[in-house]
Amino acid sequence: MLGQCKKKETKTILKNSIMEAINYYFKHLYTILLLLFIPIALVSLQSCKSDKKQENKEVKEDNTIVIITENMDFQMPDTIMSGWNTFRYKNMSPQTHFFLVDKYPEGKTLKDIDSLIMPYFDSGMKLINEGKPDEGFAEFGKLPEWFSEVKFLGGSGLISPGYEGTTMINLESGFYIVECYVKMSNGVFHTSMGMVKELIVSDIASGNTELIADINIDISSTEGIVFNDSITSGEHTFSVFFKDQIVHENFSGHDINLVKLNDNANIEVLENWMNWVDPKGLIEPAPFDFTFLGGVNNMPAGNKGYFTVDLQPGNYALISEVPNALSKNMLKTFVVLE
Ligand SMILES: [Cu+2]
Repeated sequence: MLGQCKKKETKTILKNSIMEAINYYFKHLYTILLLLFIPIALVSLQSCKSDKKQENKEVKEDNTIVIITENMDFQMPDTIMSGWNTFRYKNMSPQTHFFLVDKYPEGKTLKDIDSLIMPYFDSGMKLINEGKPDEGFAEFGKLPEWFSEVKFLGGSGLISPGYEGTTMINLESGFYIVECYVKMSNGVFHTSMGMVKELIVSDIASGNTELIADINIDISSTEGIVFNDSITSGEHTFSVFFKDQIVHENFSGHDINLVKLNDNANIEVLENWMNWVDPKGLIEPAPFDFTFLGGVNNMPAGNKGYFTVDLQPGNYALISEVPNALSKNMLKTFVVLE
């Protein structure tokens, strides 16, 4: 009996102990979770910190300014440092684009461009597309006088959808506009669709030094594009020196665009497309059989820009965005060997 009683007592004690343990556990669940959570949180925080540190380090190390286009936009910083800057332009949109940096006369802003510049380009292009070139060009004549003072200071060449281009240019401090004036399939400029952005270049110098090029291109209105076309595959840095600059028949200056040619590429199609005043020129969709890989956009005489590209073996062209590029020696084809 005593034994049975003792057994019962032991059972009760055991039951109570379990209950106490459960109560204790629930009572201190919060503390236990907290104790478990703190080290995990600390580890996560540490890893976040080191990721961020890594990210900052990367940006600082190569000082690259990233520009992304997803939908008729320029996603990029509002302010950059002056001097030499490398721009990595990622075209993540279905259209072909470039970026061009314009210096407007003192005091002119995006508002002036929207109200005094773009309306005439839009109405002029509309008339040209309707087969009324004379009326169209007359619209461009209505542009304010100060428009002739706008300076074009470089940027990338054309870049095909899904590609990215790396361009280095030198900018003094000041107020700039970044634009792309490729046309949508309905003939409307990308500039009028939102591809125009204000950019401030600060007094603080980037401290970047010029790249060292392994392929040097000279471009001028008299000699066209001059370069050594013995090029093997792999990464290359091209320098582009503007020996002179003029206003061509399409009111644009000459520039450099690198294009990869497919096997059946008809070079005449490319040449005709590179003229925005032609209703079929610089319009979406860009001609098939050509992949645009960037370059250096137009700059004043005496300026130099750089672009870096990893070349696969194949057929390529360097072309300026001007009418009749071939006869101006501004369309040069070349072969990249293994
Ligand atoms: Cu564009």
